[in-house]
Amino acid sequence: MNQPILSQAANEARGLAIDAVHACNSGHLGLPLGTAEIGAVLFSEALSFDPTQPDWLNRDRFVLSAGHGSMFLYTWLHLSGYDVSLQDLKDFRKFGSKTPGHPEFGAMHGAEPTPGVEATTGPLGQGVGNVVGMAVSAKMAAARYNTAQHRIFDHHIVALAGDGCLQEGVAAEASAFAGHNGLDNLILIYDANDVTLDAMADATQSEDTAARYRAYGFDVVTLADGHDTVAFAKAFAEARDNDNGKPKLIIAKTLIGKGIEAVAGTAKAHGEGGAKFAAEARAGLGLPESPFYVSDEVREYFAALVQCRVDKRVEWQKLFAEWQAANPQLAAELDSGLAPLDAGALSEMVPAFESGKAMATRAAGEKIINGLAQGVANLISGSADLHGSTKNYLKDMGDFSRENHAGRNILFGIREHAMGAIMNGIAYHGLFRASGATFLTFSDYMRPSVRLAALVGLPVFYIWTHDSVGVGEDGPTHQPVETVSALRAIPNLDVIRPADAEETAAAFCAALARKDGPTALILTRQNVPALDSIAQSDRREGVFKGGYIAKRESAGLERILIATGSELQHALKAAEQLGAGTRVVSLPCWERFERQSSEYRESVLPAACIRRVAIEAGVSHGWHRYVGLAGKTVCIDSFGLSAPGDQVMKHFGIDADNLAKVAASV
Ligand SMILES: Cc1ncc(C[n+]2csc(CCOP(=O)(O)OP(=O)(O)O)c2C)c(N)n1
Repeated sequence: MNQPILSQAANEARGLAIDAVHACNSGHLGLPLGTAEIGAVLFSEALSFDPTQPDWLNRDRFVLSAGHGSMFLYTWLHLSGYDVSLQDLKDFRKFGSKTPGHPEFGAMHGAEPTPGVEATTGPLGQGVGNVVGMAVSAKMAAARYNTAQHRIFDHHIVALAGDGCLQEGVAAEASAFAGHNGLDNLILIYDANDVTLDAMADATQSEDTAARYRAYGFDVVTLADGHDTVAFAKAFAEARDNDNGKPKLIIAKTLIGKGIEAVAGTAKAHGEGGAKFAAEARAGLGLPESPFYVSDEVREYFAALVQCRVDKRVEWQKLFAEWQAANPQLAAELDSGLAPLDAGALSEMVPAFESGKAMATRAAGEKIINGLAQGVANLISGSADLHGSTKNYLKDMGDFSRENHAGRNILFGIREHAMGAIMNGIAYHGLFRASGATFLTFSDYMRPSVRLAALVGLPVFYIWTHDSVGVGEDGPTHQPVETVSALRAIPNLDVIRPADAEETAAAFCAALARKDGPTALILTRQNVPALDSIAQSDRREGVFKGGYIAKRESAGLERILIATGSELQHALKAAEQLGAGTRVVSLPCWERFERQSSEYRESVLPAACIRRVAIEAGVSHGWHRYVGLAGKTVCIDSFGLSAPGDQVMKHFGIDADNLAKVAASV
């Protein structure tokens, strides 16, 4: 190891962070300064990656879970040769820059993506969940694709997390899952600087983190001096090379804000405040007065590493080509996993459901996902200890466990939030299509991860069953009323509430084919009738479009009934009572419907017809978008109650008779 150059690089990285934060007068300085030596080791000899090919399949993944310290990541991406220029560092936090306030994965709002950023982080703790998901995916890839002759997947997943990340519950859930499942390809680096935002960390924490992580099943090592490059490099190499079935935690004691004496070691090191000491700090670090300085020696050192990295990747590509030639079937499977899917083609893989047969949409889901999993090899399906109820268990496809990392069912345990963050990690990793399930009412427990999936545009899908007061006897705690409406408020989340088995088939296919964002499948516990009066193809195609005419008026159009999910049956019945001028629209997915042409939307919901009623067993919030001010809703604007589901529905007027009565009054 070239220790002097790494120390010099660490100090120059400090200078870059100070200058960038100083230039925009915002951002967090403490972490980039406190972990500069860790960065120097990681981005020189520790991590395996090729900056000229940032999406190399077998690269190590590094996630800055403590996303507020984003200048740490940008600086090291710049120094190690990624396409992140000095100008990009100067543009820190500016409109459209590659260096936004927190690391952002992929292209946001048309800005260029930042190469080397593996996950969007900032909400503390999420990154820890994400790396556990990446470690799941990497283990699964190794188990499914490595052969005795060719070890094509052997990369590691590394995260840098602070006190904040480890205080968050999602990190605890995810870490327990990682330990239980033997994810020894995971290395968590804990920047233990004893400081959080408001105060010294001892104001809010006194647990023994090493003991806690040992109890989770991690190997834990504590470095008394996290600025010692040799000690950190050694600890990292030992963690990386030890395939002992245990994830690793490296606790590095560091000094937050190191380099700016006025704030180092205190919560004041956090914000941009320290940047006002830029000139003194630069002098103290032995840097010249000119800002954004990088010495020739540091540039040359990292430039020389790039060639080694390219050679290593090219070497791997040879191995990969040999593997492809020797294992054409596996290679085709891996390829197909990376290829986009088509909803229509998927739909053909799901046979028509028997007509006349009532069935819960969750039960239809069980048949559908098992059918799709036969044809889509990279589809995996998890549940938060509710596979028996959410009905998304993949039969004969094994459980993911420390003994079987190829298993396609993930038993998340009662850890909904981690499930969401882990699913995101699997999606970031890019090889498998993750679905995860729980009761709809508990989707709130995973909402921060769902929001991030939507923000980033990750193709995951949620199977959320027990979708309304139809749950019945479990009572109001288990009866989601505001949940569907609240989910619709998340931009870029498709929320599909199908009405029967056929609509459910299309909903799964739409979710699986979606490439640019997550989909929520909202399914019933109770049986719903097969809506055979609507052609099977209309039900499937209609879901792809988000909304469609389920029953066309047979006389001049007088009114429109709009329904989703289990209430579509009531709308169809009410239409019979209301007479020939009534149209019924099934609107299982608002978001997909809004993506249709204005002509199509007008053909389904003609603006001229203002006599409209919407029925949905949930809050009315949002429905006036479709029924207008003249329209009415048959909804539930209170919490539910404990009784058999059909009685609860009747109590709230969620039936055809009440709908017909309300519709007659508009
Ligand atoms: C979920 C979440 N809550 C709150 C914040 C706001 N926040 C940003 S940094 C921070 C303190 C983090 O402390 P620590 O992880 O120790 O980071 P360090 O002090 O070492 O920079 C807080 C509360 C956040 N980003 N995410």
